[in-house]
Amino acid sequence: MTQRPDIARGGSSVLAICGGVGGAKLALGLYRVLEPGRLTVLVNTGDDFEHLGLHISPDIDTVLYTLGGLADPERGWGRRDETWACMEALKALDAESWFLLGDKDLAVHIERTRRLKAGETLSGIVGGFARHFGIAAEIVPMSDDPVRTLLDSDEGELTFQQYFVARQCQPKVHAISFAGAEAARAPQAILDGLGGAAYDAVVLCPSNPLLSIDPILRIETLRGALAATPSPVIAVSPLVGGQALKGPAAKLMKELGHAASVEGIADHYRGLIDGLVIDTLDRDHASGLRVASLPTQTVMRSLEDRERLARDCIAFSAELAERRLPSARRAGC
Ligand code: FO1
Repeated sequence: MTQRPDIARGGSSVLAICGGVGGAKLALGLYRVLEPGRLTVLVNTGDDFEHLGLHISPDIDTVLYTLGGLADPERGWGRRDETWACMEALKALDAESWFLLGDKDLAVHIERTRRLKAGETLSGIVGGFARHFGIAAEIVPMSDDPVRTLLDSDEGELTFQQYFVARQCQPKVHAISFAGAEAARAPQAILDGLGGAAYDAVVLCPSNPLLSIDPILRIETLRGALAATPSPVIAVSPLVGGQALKGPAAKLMKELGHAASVEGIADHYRGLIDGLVIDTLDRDHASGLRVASLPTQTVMRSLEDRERLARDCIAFSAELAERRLPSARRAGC
């Protein structure tokens, strides 16, 4: 895709909205191609849970570790060069060990829990961690209020991590709910940024739409601000050829009556997005999407893939802004 010189230099401001591993890959690409301080990442906290007496925020930590260069490159979650002494000691005690917590990772959970108990906000704590890790981007939890993703399955109600880690996404899901979303307050700076057209692009990263992006969109004020923002809003499809590269996105979409395809993704985000980035494999589907689309390589194996997709997203958003598509979206919803 052709790029304007200011975009090539990284002179845009971008809001990335994401969950864990898949979304964090694109967030890293954006972080690397933008000038320092130009990226804000709004992160899902629906996966947060209390475990072994600690407050765990898996998606926040994945984004912190990824942007801080601390993430384990194979798993995508947890820390590189991790040791597991505490986990081994827990197993020897027959304590709960289904959720793997490395020693360095544990330090983050212990300190976050201590500060929460002392009355600090999650956003304040995450901002402090980001500074400690030398990250020149804003990493913002979707809310300081608790929201918990719950899955109604053929094994009964499961919390997110029971479904995702303990049951490996195997139970059939009938419905997903987000306890606390109605009362949760959105970060004011994000609402102000969306309302004031502070972002040259808002990017819904290729995270699971039903599990990782929907908890964020369920906060009414955030959804409203996204739908109304004058900034271009795009999504990157997490499905390629009807399959998720990793995780249960396609399985869940089918179980919950959505088409597991780029058309299903476009329908899911309709009224919120001005454009959808799809993989070149899906380019023949572009005409049926009823939204502007950019076919490109969306599979991110290398660092270069992440940066190239990030540049494509920024350039596509600039093109949509020039065509004034954001106002068409507002008129249509
Ligand atoms: N995912 C797993 O599949 N198994 C684990 O034992 C596990 C532990 C874990 C610990 C800390 C952390 O930040 C993430 C962890 N994850 C683990 C990933 C996490 O469950 C998911 O990636 C997200 O919640 C979904 O985005």
